Amino acid sequence: VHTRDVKNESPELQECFRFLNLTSRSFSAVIQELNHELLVPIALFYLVLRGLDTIEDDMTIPIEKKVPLLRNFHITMQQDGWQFHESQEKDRELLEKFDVVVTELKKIKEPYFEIIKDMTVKMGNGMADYAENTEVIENGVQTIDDYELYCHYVAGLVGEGLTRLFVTSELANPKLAERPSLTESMGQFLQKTNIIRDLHEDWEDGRRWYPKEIWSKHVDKFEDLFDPKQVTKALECTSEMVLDALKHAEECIFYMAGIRDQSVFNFVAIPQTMAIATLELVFRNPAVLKRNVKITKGDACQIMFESTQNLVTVCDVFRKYIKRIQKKNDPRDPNYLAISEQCGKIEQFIETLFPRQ
Ligand code: PS7
Ligand code: MN
Ligand code: MN
Ligand code: MN
Ligand code: MN
Ligand code: MN
Repeated sequence: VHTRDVKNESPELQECFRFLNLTSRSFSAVIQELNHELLVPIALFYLVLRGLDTIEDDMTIPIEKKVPLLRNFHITMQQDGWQFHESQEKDRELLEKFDVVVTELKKIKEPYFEIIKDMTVKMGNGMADYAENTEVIENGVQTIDDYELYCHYVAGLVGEGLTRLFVTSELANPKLAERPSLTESMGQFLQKTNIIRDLHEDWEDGRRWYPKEIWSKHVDKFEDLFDPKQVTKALECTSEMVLDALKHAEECIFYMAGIRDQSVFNFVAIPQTMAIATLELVFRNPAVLKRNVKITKGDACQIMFESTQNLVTVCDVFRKYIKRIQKKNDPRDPNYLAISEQCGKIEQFIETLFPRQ
């Protein structure tokens, strides 16, 4: 049941929805079923950030050009007719016709626009800092703190912007806005999962997001993660990355308890359950070191169904994948005990929320 009102949409807005379908595999459907009040603002928020990310990801744009594009994106997104024709990325068509996004952004309610602009300023500058840093230091992200700051810029801020939109439109408990660490966890959990899964693809593109503080405990050089002779070490490294992501799970579940509107609940829950399923898929999976792995269509359908009921069914999904992680956990892995404990903590947390007789 889509809440779009196509007959009353301008040609520019229809074009925006075409871009949304082109650029997002996972978000397009859930955005289009959002409560009418937030449907267009969140679709445009998505396209603005997708535009920014397309510039960030494009390794054919020289750094001295990329940095000002990122830092000034909140200005260009307000310039009538703005288009960008120098990207080689898959989603370049969005930037080539970005003027339709500019046009539609001017029509949304001002408080919504201000939230989107504020997040764009902060994300663009954060991405630029990391693009410059990667340029200077060949080794990329060093500490776990660096890694979390990057995830804050590209996902924690999305969570903050979305939460402000939900609270402003009264579709979420206003108390959520006073719990920034819950919101941050929602973004960190998604972004860290994405980074763990995209290890090989990102490396091929010249990007490395795994922090040295973690990988250096397992291999001497980052490239060694892809050396077939060191698979065991590489898997132990990804285990530690999964453990680090799992520390956000409880706060994510707590956040979802604060959502009042069913369409917003579905919108926030589906990516989270997809993420826990993806973490289980990548955990101790050597394929991650060779290519991009994806959960099957069948699993994705099942997860979508269970994520659009209520928090109890969402917790069932979390429990199911936590159990599978426990099963795959290997006593020879240096993080065996820590992983086992963290899984136990998540199960215990769910049990306390929803005791089963
Ligand atoms: C505004 C819906 C719900 C409180 C484009 C949603 C890349 C993982 O790196 O293409 O290309 O492989 O799979 C989404 C918190 C952000 C974080 C972030 C905007 C949830 C640009 C999304 C999404 C916060 C920066 C997936 C984090 O992209 O990755 C809207 C609450 C965009 C959310 C990036 C990544 C999203 C991501 P890649 P994907
Ligand atoms: Mn990116
Ligand atoms: Mn990207
Ligand atoms: Mn790319
Ligand atoms: Mn990625
Ligand atoms: Mn990707």
